[in-house]
Amino acid sequence: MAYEQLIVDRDGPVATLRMNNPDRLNALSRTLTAELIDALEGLASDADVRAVVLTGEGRGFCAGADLGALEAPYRRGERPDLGGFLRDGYNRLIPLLTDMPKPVVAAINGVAAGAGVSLALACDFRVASEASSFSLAFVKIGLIPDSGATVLLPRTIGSARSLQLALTGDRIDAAEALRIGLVTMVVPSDALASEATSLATRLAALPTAAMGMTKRLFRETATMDLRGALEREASAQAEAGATEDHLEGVLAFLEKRPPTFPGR
Ligand code: T3D
Repeated sequence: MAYEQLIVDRDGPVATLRMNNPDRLNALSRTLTAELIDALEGLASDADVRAVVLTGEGRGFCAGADLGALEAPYRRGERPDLGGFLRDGYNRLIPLLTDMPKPVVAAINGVAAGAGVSLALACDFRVASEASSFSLAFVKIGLIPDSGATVLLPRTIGSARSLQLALTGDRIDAAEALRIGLVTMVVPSDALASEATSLATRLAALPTAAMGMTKRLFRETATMDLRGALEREASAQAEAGATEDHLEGVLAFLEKRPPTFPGR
């Protein structure tokens, strides 16, 4: 399907989503948000897709909410309901990334601000170019961190650093993002696409069902005690043990050959 502000590419089992609103650093317009939701819903249920890459066109990854959309109502003296906007938009978008039953790699090509940082945090891997930077810009316009940032950021880098970034809105560069664990790796700008694709291709050849279950377990057990988590692991392991991937993994090990996982 052709979109206005989103490009979807397929290369075998890897799907790449490129946010394409570069003049506004891929700010999340309503159009882009709706298109991301539509594309991610499709990829979640497409068994031929076994890994997803999310990146941006131009010099931005994503500058967060499209503030241009607020200009007309604010100048008219209207105050749109931002809570309703979140519920209809980002609150549907973010779980599609976190709950995607296959790995999602953010290829962060440039600046990520506001909900753009949240988008990156909702992905499983964050591969950043040397040109990337990060700002929890919400506070600079009198807003609170949204799109899951209040949960996903402390879970990723700890609450003290999260609060520092959230309260100041300070912009940090790729090296600092790597140092504090906000991104998984930093690569030269001209190597970003190939590094992210090669990671996604490697992930796409691994046991997809087990990876989907692993993601789900990490989400669910985050709020459980040990005994509850042990029980969730046992029932998930029963599911994993029934997959073709598991059978292939064990047989390949016993036959001393590399496994070929069918992804189910
Ligand atoms: O409102 C709601 O819907 C509630 C939800 C809120 C969630 C949020 O994400 S709140 C946070 C929103 N985002 C921001 O506040 C970030 C705003 N942008 C910036 O602070 C800076 O642009 C950056 C730090 C991201 C990058 O700075 P720089 O100097 O590299 O680029 P620039 O020159 O500021 O921006 C380039 C163009 O993109 C510029 O347009 P122009 O002048 O060339 O025509 C700029 O206006 C545009 N742009 C950047 N960010 C946004 C944007 N346009 C609309 N919305 C944006 N968020």
